[in-house]
Amino acid sequence: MRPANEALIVIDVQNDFCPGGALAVEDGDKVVQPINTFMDEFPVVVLSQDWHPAGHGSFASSHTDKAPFGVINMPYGPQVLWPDHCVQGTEGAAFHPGLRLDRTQMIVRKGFRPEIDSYSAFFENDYKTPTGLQGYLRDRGVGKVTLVGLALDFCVNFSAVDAAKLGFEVAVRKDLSRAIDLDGSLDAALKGMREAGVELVTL
Ligand code: VGL
Ligand code: ZN
Repeated sequence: MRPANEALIVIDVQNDFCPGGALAVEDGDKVVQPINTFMDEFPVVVLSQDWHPAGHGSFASSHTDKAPFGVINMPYGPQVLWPDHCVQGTEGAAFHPGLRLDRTQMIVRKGFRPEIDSYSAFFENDYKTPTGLQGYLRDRGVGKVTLVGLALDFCVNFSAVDAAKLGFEVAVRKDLSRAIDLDGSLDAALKGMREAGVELVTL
C-alpha cells in the first residue's frame, strides 16, 4: 500500500466511453482490469462520473444545425459539441460493469448543470465553479494524486492540470488511459500536462 496521502482518481470509466457506447473511446474497456488491480495500491480511491441531464449544452443535438465534434463559443469559452452521452440514470452513464466499486470511497459527479460542461473533476469548464473534490482530498490529507481512465486528452487531462495548479503532486498513468484524439487533442494534452508539471508515466 502507498502512503496515506496518496489518492487514485479514476476518471469516467463509463459505458458511453467504452466500445459500443455513445462516445466510445477506442479500447476504452481495456483499462478496466488493470485499473482494478491498481486500486489495491491506494489508501484513497475516488471515481469521477460524467453525469449530464438530457438536453445538456455540450450535446450537438441541443443546438440547431450543429454536428457532433464541432466547436461553438459558450459564455465560458470554446466548447466541443459531443454526441448525447452519459445522460443521468441511463446505462450509458453507468460505470463499466467490470469496474471494481468495492474500494471506491467517493464518487464525484460532474457536468450536471445544463448550461456548462465539466471536463475536470475539480472545476467546471468556466475554470471556477468547484465540484468539491479539492475539499474532499484536502480533508482526507491527500497531497499526491494519480489519474487514470477516460479520456486521456479531455477529462483526464483537465483534471490532471487542475490538480497540479491546485498544488497537488500529480501523475498520470498513460497506459491506464485511452484518448479520443480529436484534431491533435492528444498531443496538445500531453504537452499541456507536461508544462503543468504532471508526471506522465507508462509502465
Ligand atoms: C469526456 C467529452 C465529453 C471525458 C466527457 O470523460 O473525457 N469527454 N464528456
Ligand atoms: Zn460529457
